[in-house]
Amino acid sequence: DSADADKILSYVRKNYAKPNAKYYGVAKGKNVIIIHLESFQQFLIGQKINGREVTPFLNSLIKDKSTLSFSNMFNQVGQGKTSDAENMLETSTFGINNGSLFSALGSTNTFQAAPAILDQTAGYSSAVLHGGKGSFWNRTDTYKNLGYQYYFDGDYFAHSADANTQYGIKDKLMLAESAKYLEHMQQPFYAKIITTSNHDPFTISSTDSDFPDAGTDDTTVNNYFKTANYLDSALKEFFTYLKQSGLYDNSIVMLYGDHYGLSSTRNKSLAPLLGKNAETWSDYDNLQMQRVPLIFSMKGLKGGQNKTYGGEVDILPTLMHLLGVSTKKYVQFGTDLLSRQHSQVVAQRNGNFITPKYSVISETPYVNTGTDAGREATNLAPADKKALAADEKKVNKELRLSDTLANKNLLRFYTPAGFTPVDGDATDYDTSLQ
Ligand code: GP9
Ligand code: MN
Repeated sequence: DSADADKILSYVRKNYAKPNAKYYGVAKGKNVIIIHLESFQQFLIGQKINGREVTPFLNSLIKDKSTLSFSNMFNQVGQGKTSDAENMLETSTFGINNGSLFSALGSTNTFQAAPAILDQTAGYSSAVLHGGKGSFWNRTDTYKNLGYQYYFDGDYFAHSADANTQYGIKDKLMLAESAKYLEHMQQPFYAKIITTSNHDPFTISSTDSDFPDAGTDDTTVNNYFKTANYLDSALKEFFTYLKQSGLYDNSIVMLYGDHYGLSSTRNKSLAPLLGKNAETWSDYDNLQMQRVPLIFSMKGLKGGQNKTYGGEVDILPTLMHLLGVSTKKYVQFGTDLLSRQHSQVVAQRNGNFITPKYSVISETPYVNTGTDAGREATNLAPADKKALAADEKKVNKELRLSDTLANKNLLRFYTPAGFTPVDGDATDYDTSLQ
């Protein structure tokens, strides 16, 4: 075990990317409000159905001069879906190869996670807000081990049956009610709000949505645009609240999509809406659909639409550096997207990977850019061949090391100087804000 731990430590130390001085600490001391956008894919942004924008609010947010957004962010989840995205977000380590890390190991593992780190280095309080059953994905146990102080699950929200979604509460009601908890938390806080309306099978009543039907032969595809549009208007209302309450002025708001909403089997129905040919739609195209949004909004933030390639493991180091908290001593597999040393090789949980130039599927490289996008990359220049072989090695290594770290619970044996590991069994959630 100690040999494994040493290998992991030497890998993450070598992999470390130092912060970008232009961004380091620009959000120091600010509240962090994370909005987890359920099943939300990047292609929705800018998309129109019958001339109507699916996400008018996000489209305008992205154009705002104090919004920093990333358009080449890929989800990296495995079978643990939402919980895998959360795990990567909170720890910058991968989910496990098989099943959900939260479900399998969340009750027992030692973590170096955002809520604990921010509490111990910068005095942050922390909360998760989710309108559903608390124990789903083993969240009740896992969040404790991540160091969360509050867990406002479905029981905290007043709601009637018609306010429910399959996994929680309608986003507009949920976000509106989240406000009272945020207002009462000690500042600075780190709060993650998990939306649920935009979840398969994406049903929504005509009273909640007047968005046009996309008219494809797949009802799930058509519905997806409706619930995504509903989520977008819920976000608009929530931002209005943040600004009116003054909370926006001392917060950084971060939005991210957890994983695909439309599975690859549905993409052929979707293709014509994206201006693509369903006949030639391929695994290459399916992989491109794994992009999810990552958006930071903060008063005075140097904004822009950033094209850097990255994945969900890169979110935490990016956020910590914005907050002016060093990532150096923690075990993280991702790197700050804003760092000049950031690696743009983006692993998928199954070993496929994406770089700015190539998408590698079952070890076959495809060309990303230009008119021949998706063409199998034959006759690679020797330098490219060599680079791809190195990329593949990196991907396999980081996935393998992350698996070992998780499966052997190795963070038990490595405590960074000044960090106190969380003992979830010995703590209870703070219930003072009921
Ligand atoms: C929603 C969730 C559903 O937060 O619990 O999980 P998913 O099916 O998206 O993994
Ligand atoms: Mn999800």
